[in-house]
Amino acid sequence: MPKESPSREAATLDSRLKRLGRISDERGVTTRTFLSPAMGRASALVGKWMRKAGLSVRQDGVGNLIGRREGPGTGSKTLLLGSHLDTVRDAGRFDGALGVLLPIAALEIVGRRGIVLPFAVEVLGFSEEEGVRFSSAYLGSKGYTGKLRKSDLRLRDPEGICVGDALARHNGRKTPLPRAAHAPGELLGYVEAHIEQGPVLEARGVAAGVVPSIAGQTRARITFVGSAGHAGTTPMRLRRDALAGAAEFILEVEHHARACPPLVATVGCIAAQPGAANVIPGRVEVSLDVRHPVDSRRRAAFAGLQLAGRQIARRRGLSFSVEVTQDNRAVACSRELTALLARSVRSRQGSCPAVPSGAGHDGVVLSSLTPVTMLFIRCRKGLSHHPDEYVHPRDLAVGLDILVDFLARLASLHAR
Ligand code: HGY
Ligand code: MN
Ligand code: MN
Repeated sequence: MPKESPSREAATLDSRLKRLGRISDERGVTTRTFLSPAMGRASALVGKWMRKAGLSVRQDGVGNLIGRREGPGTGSKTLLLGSHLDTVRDAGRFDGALGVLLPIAALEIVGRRGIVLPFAVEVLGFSEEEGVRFSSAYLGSKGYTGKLRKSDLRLRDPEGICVGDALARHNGRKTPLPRAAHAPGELLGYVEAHIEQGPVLEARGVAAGVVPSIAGQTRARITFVGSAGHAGTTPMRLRRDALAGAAEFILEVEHHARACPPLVATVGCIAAQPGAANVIPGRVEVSLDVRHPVDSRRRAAFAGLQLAGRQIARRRGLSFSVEVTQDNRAVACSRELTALLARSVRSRQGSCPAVPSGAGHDGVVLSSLTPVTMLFIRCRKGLSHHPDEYVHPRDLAVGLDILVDFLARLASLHAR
């Protein structure tokens, strides 16, 4: 842990993260989901901080918050910085939020120090990265990069509302699929600061690192259908219990992933109908999240789990269906931008670990538009997607110093 006390700017950043973390759709926990009332309040608060940093602020048709400072000339290229403002349920206050608030604070320091940036900058607060409401991640950055498809608009949330209708309600009218906010040639790249959400930086005793690659991920909605029945009068041998079938599948998912590291596979959600203690469940829907650094291994694992589910269902007289709601390839970060960022990290803390990301990030989607680089910041015990997620203010100060140094280096590269 760095010894010096956190800077004033880091203390301000920390208090802003606390304040943003209290904006939630659910009392007593931090939960902000796509286009929710809390996301509206969060965007209003972060937009205020963006304006204070001298950025002009707008929201696009997918709910992304965009703070922009023009470059010196009309032909200036733009550097994108940002992350997501939505959260998982009962989340911590750093996942996503850090990557939006840190660049805002860094730009305030750049302004105060009179560092001239010979390019425009945009700070992005994406409206949906976690995929909580519609079981499909990156709807915000897909909208920003023009990658949103008609099939995305048809995705439905647990209330049966589709993305298209949610967007029409948000915008007050139906809008066409958004085009990319920028042409690739207009951009210098995308920089995302994010908590590591893993144990490596803490184990190495440093505050920051860079990210060579971001793992791919497949998400699906899996449905088992049997027949509901009376829990008291239906003999066990005559049952087609959808929940027992799903339970056998869930254990098979765990068993399969344990047998093939570094594969990870998770069933995070389960919904059993009709959901009464004295009724045999007739229909069960579970989520499936499968990840691996190598795309071919991830896809093979997903196919293997589908086959296992089908066999379990057949043995139990259940029907089995799979809806793939997301399939993202693994992404390599930009060597050039990451080498420059690593110089800033080394100049601040001596060494610079390269930490592949098992978590997905908006950089996966932005990589289709422009080179991406990521700055990882240490989080306590690597804990994330949990209310005890924590970054020490001294590590916030290190992250701030690194990003300011990176901007200054990039400025001198492009000043020539
Ligand atoms: O699920 C993830 O990897 C990220 O936190 N959205
Ligand atoms: Mn997350
Ligand atoms: Mn995140």
